[in-house]
Amino acid sequence: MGLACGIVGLPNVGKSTIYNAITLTEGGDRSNYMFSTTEPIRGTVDVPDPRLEQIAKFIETSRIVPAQMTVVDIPGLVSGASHGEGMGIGFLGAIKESNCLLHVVRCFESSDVQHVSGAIDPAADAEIVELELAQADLQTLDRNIDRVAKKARTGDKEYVEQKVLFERAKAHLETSQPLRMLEFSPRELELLAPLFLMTIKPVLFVANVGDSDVDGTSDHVKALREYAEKTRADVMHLCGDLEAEFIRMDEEERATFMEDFGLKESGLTRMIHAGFDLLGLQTFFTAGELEVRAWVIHQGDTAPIGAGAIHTDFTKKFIRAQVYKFDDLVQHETEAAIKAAGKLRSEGKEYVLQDGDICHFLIGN
Ligand SMILES: Nc1nc2c(ncn2[C@@H]2O[C@H](COP(=O)(O)OP(=O)(O)OP(=O)(O)O)[C@@H](O)[C@H]2O)c(=O)[nH]1
Ligand SMILES: [Mg+2]
Repeated sequence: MGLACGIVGLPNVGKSTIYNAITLTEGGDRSNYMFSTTEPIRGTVDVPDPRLEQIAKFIETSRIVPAQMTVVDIPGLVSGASHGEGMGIGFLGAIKESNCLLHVVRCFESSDVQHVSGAIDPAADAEIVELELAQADLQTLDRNIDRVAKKARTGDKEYVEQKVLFERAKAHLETSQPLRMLEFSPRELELLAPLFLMTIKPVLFVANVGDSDVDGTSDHVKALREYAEKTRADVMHLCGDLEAEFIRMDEEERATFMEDFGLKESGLTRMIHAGFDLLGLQTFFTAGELEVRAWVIHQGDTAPIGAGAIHTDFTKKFIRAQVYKFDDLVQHETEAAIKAAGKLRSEGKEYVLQDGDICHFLIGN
């Protein structure tokens, strides 16, 4: 399953810094002047999961393959971008192709780094970006309302349905609120999907805090948290500067450094977990001689859908799955012992996969 996160936000808030920390590269153009990123930059990231290494301790294998996700560093958005201000919105395609948005909001104080509107105001800053995305969505909706209106006038049911839906979405956006706050039925979501609306996407606000607020207790973070709650988004905090330091360190150095700052997990790990929660994702594993591998699926997906993550054909040709839990492997150490303990289950088409399941699929011809 393709998982793509677009990093959006005002200019100079630390998007490229966070992109570099996530992708373990220096690929994002990071600088203390605004609009240093001029084009979307894409990177592929391994989804960190310590369970993979542990599985490989018990099941001899040639390689470990983590799940992957795409991260896109997107140029800063400013007020008026939808009318050509700043970098304009020529790069919105990069936002449209993302499954979720990491919306970085500056919560760190620094006189060296210019703020686009002079002072840090997390809720207002978040809103500026969201309003620009809403403007662009409005333009998209207007175009599509025009497109379907003529056919709707002839009484064509499907077009009438689309017109009513698009107009409802438009009316909501005109109240300056993102579309993710509206409830849509699965059918409505299907009709809206080809429009690639941006404010309908799940958002994880990332409060980029200074190194004096690694716990995220400042008023800035509080303000952003309130804004996120009000607009049905999730929120987390991390310190972009520290995360950028981590990637240059070896493991031992990083552990000491993190301990000094009282950090248990890197912001990157927390961010990926938060992203999984936001998108309702979970991981299952396949494990054998060839590879130990993580697969990302939605919570609630059945075994045939999980098999389809490996190869689309497998959904149809699924016969059954042999399943045990990661914890069973840790406890019993071998598949034979798991079987002897009666914990190796044979599951059919209706089985709903659980996070941490280790599966062998039996696939027909
Ligand atoms: N003090 C402090 N500075 C930070 C932090 N994160 C980023 N910065 C600095 O802020 C400046 C802007 O960072 P970038 O990552 O280039 O910001 P950006 O959002 O990608 O900017 P544009 O691409 O221009 O929109 C750089 O000088 C960073 O070093 C942080 O957590 N604390
Ligand atoms: Mg940048």
